[in-house]
Amino acid sequence: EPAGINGSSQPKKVIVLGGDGFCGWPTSLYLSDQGHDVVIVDNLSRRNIDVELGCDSLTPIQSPSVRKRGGMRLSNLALISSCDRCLLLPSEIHERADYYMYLSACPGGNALSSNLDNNSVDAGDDMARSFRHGVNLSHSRFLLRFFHFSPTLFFAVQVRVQAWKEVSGKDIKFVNLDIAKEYDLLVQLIKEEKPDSIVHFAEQRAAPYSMKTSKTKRYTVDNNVGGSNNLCCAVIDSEVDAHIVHLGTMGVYGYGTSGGEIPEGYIDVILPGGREANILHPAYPGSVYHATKCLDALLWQFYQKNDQLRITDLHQGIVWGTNTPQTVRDERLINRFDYDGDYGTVLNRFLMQGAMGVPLTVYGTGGQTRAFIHITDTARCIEIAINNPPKAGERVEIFNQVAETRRVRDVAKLVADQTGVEMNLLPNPRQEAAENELDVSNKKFCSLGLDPITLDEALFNEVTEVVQKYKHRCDPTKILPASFWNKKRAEECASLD
Ligand code: NAD
Ligand code: USQ
Repeated sequence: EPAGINGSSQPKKVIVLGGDGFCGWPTSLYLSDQGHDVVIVDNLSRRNIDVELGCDSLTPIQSPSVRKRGGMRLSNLALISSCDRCLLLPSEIHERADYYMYLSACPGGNALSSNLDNNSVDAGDDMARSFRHGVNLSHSRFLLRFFHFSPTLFFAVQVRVQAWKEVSGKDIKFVNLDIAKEYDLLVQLIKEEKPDSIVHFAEQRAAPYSMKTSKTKRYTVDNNVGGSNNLCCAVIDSEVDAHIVHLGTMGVYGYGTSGGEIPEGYIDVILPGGREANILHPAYPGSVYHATKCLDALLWQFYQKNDQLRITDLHQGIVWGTNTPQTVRDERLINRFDYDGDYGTVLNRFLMQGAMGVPLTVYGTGGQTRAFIHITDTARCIEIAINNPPKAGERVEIFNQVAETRRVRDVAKLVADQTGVEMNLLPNPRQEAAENELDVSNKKFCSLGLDPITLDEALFNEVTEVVQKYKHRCDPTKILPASFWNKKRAEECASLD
């Protein structure tokens, strides 16, 4: 009997790759709340992309517990250690530093503690644990790593994890690791933690960002496909029989291109010669990002067949909402809320624009039909998936992780009616069908106990309250689209500037 949402399955050890992100953070808290033992892995690249784009989450996810003195730039941080080999920074940086961080022992030692200015932060144990996987690193690599990922960001994550411990009494471990680049550390982590399940959110997930420049196209492919391939190899090399649960996307199917209801992953076909077969639904990506999810799907299929890995691929629709019953328990647990033209997804953008009183940015005719799911259901679906792994030797399990489908202009109308703002039909920065139908099966999750949350005014109000509270943090210059699918689209949109 499969275990549903409240199934009786035993608590599991779960590694959540990408657990600092929009979906990963609330999912980690939900799994921890349900009694699972959670280890978050994240390289904080999403927070670094915010810095690169000059954007920030509308919600204040980054506030570390340390007192800020007039705003800190990364270069204004000096690192001082009792260990001579760590004193690598030029003295002029020390002199200009706003913040000083003292490492009272080497990375491999037990008592790594930090001290910022006079404002002591007792992050000792957590930091030591987080860098446990760095024991084989040389000191200089340790330092580079530290600077690359920014201590501010690191503290922010520690604050989140510490806040969860305070409100729930439960531990979540945080490991700063790049799954696409730090293969040996990934294998070591899996060997040490021996997880039952590994939930894989750790990819560059914005279609517009993936289409911005050749640099972001290449980064998206390298990071996403490299990370997924590393994960399969690492599970094999570690000899741990972990169930991989990957977050895929509805976009692998194209949107309604096959006509009729989109099944869950596989379709029946008649091959040339008349033989019947049930094969992966043809891939029809609409961006470089969506293409990486199609490439991922082939990797899952191959490693399942070749190495009998147990894999579930969740083809998720557009996630909306921000908070969940877990993240509202403390301000420090707040989830991120992206509103900018690259990372903000359509419904959250419209809700933010409605609350700000600016016209809704409907691309083209708004005739695009897409699938939607609330963030609370994302977390529930992940638990259902980890409670219902495929058996060894079974083909990749595929679920459509969606609650409903809606047309973009209908979603815009709901928000416009509620807020009184107008719809602004903008030239579409994307290369996509102007109008499409979309009918998606979600029978598997429903049969396992999911009662999906659908678009609803009360939930709109909840998001609107969050937006109202933090709208002073919004940079209005980041609202219009900033990535274009090709030169023609860029030219058509030039009038937007
Ligand atoms: P996000 O960018 O907020 O979170 C992804 C996290 O992964 C970030 O914290 C990032 O720092 C981390 N990460 C990226 N590359 C990494 C690497 N190489 N090593 C370690 N960590 C890395 O994105 P999200 O909205 O939470 O999406 C999570 C997953 O769900 C993605 O795979 C995305 O494709 C999928 N998904 C998201 C949506 C949505 O609407 N947000 C919808 C469908 C599917
Ligand atoms: N759109 C607008 N106005 C906006 C923003 C978007 O009209 O201001 C339109 C887009 O043109 C598109 C649709 O709304 O037709 C959806 O755009 P989106 O940015 O909300 O979603 P998308 O780019 O498809 O990507 C998001 C997530 C991605 C996930 C995907 C699921 O960022 O990680 O994989 O949703 S799905 O769309 O089902 O493939």
